[in-house]
Amino acid sequence: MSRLSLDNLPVAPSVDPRALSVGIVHLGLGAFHRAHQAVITERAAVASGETRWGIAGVSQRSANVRDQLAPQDGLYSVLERGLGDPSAMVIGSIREVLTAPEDPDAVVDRIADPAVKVVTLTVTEKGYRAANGGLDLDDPEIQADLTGRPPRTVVGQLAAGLTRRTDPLTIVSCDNLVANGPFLRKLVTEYFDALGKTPDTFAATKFPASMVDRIVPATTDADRDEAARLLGVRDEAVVVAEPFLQWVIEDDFAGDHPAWEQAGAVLTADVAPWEQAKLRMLNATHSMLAYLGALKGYETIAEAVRDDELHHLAQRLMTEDVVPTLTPPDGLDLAEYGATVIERFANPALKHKTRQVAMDGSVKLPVRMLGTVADRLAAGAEPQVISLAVAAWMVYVQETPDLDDPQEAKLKAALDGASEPGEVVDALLGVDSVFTPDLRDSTVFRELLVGHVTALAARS
Ligand code: CS2
Repeated sequence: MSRLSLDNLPVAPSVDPRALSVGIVHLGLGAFHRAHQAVITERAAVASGETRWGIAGVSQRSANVRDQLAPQDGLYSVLERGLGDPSAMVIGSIREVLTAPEDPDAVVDRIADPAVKVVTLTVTEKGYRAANGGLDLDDPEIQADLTGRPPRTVVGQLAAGLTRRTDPLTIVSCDNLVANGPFLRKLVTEYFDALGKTPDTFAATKFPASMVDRIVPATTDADRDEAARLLGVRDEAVVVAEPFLQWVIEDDFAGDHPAWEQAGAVLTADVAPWEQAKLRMLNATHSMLAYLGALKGYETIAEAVRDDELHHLAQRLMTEDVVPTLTPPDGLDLAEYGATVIERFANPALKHKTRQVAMDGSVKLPVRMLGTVADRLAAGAEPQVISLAVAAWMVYVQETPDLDDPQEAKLKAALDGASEPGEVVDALLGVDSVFTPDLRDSTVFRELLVGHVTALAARS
C-alpha cells in the first residue's frame, strides 16, 4: 500500500497544507501534540481562513518522529477511538519537522524567526529539568547549555531563541504542571540569571498558563493497520485518541495568535481552577488506577477501572479527598466531571497501558497527588484514598525491576535495604525531590501510608 503524502491524500484536507507558512514552533513533537494542539490549530485555520500558523515541530530526542513524518510531508492521521466505529482524519498543520539533537541551531533559528509568534510545548514533566520548584542548575545538560553550546534542553532553546529576537514572543506550556506558564517563566528567568544576561525583550514575553486534556495512548501496529484500512494509504505517523478534546488557555498573549478560540479552545483570564480540577481529579485518578491496576495484573486502564474495587476507589478518591480541595471553575460541575472522567477511562477501544501512565511517577506525583494530600492534612482530615494512591506508587516502585522514571536510581538507592512496610515508607518519604518536609514529617500521613503499604504487600 502506498504511503500518505501531499501527492497521495485520501481526501482533500480542509486547509491546503501547501498554503500554510510557519508561525508556531512546537517543542516536543510526540503523539500528544499531534492529537491535540496540532488538531485545534488546523481547525483554527479552517475557521479563520488564516494561513500563517503552520507548525514547525521539534522532536527533542530521537529521529523516529522525523523518519515517520518527513516522507509523508508532515502529514499524519488521528485515529479516533470512541464507543462507535473508529474514524481517521488527516492533519496537515505540521509543516516542518526538526530533530533537536541533530540540528540544535535550526531550532534556535526557528524560535528567533520574526514570523514565529507563538511557541507551544509538550515536553512532559521531566523535560523542564526542575528541582525543588526551580531550574535544576546541577543538571549536567543545563550546565552544558549554559556554557554556550547549541542548546539541547528546552529552557536553553527558549533562552537562546529569545536572546536573538527583537519582538516579544508568547510561550504556551501544554504540560500537566501546576501553573505551567508562570513556572516556565521562572525557569527561563533563572537560566538568564545564571547566564548573567537577560535580553531586553524578555519582560514583554508572555507565558500564559494552559490546561490540556485528551487521552492519547501510545500507537500500536494494530492502530497503524486500522488507519491504513480506513484511509486506503499507509500512515506510519498515526496517533490514537479518544473523542474528548479540551484546551483552556490564559488570555495573555504578547502578540498575534491562531484563532484557537474559534476552534473549540477556551480563552480565559484564570486557568488555575481548570488546571487544578484536571490534575487533581483526572490525572491523580489515572495514576492511582495505573499503580493499583498494575499491582493487580491489569494491562490497561480500561480493565483496571472496570474492576469493581478499583472503580469504587476511583470514585472515592475524587469525592472524598479531591473535591473538598477544589474551587470549581465557572460552568464546571465537579460531580459530573468526575463521572465523565471515569467513563473516559473505561473506553475499551483505547487500550491505554497501566505501565504507560505509571511511568515518571516521581515527577507526576508531586503535581497531581501531593497538593491534595497537603491540603487535606492542613484541613485536619485523614485522606485515606489519596494515601492509598501514594502507597500504591511506593509498592510499584519497590516491586518493578525496570522502572521507567527519571529518578529511578535515586529511588532504588533510597530503598536499598528496606523491606518492612515502615522502612519502605520512610525510605521513599525521605526522597526530598518528591516529598516536601511537611509531608515527610506528618505522622498522620506516615501512618496512613504504612497501613496501606502493609495491606498491599500482603495481597495475594
Ligand atoms: C496520563 C495523562 O500518562 C499520564 O500520566 O495521566 O497523559 C493523561 O492521559 C492526559 O493528561 C489526559 O489529558
